[in-house]
Amino acid sequence: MKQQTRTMQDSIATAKTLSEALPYLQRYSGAVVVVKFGGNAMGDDEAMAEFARDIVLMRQVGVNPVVVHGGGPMINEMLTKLGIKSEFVRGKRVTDKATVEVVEMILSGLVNKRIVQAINDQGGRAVGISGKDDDLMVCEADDPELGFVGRPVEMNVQVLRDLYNAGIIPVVAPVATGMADNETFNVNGDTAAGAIAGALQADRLLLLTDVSGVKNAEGVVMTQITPEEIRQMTADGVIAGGMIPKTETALMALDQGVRAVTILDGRLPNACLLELFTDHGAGSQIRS
Ligand code: X2W
Repeated sequence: MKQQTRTMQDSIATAKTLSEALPYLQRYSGAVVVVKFGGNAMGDDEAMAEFARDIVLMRQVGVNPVVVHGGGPMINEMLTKLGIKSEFVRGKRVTDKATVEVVEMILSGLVNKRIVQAINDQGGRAVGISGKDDDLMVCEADDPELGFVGRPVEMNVQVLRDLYNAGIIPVVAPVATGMADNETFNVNGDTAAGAIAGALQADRLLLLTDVSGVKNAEGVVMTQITPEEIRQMTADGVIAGGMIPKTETALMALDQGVRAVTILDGRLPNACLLELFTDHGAGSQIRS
């Protein structure tokens, strides 16, 4: 009897949650939401399944999710196994010829297919591509010091529209073609997600990482931030290290017409749903 009562209460709470989500479901129906799934936000198979379920649910309620993933830790692991040394300059991996081959294998192969499989296992229809497919993202060298690290200079996002208009969830690995023949570029996952969100004029860009958001000088996560505040906090050194590529991406995406960017902890249960469909939201939302 006790068991039955608890089950009923649980069900009432679930129904209430769904009911409260109605205005959000209405708001995001038909919206394009780009989700950057960082390597540090990817957990074990169970966490991966939960992320995939959130994405499939988004699709089910009429959102057009586009997943752009990272995989830095997985690249590190393989480079270590192969005895290839790697270093980062200003948050980006110095990428020589041998490294870019490993990057493409790990991102377009291992990581991309793991996400595709997880989404399909939840009943979604995911198709994995990289920035090379249909020339989605054409790059030039970002900085001579970084080697084969790409900066997107030409975006051809029609392939993404074609996929989501057909009910498919695109999953994009941040590897790209260069302007010259046979060039392959390693693109920072945040940079790729921002460029894709900007070119799609997405309603939202969610950057899933392993920190709870952007912290102020007192170390408290700010739930709402304006671009001006970001610029000031960066000049003051409050925003530093690995947060810089994320906030830079956010500013660039907003500049290109994305309505809002959220930096949030992807390890939170149902992080995407929490942010899109509840009163509470999650992480730091940056908008003008
Ligand atoms: C990244 C690409 C992967 C990535 C790298 O080589 O690690 C550059 O740094 P996370 O998991 O999102 O950090 N590329 C140029 O961005 O992964």
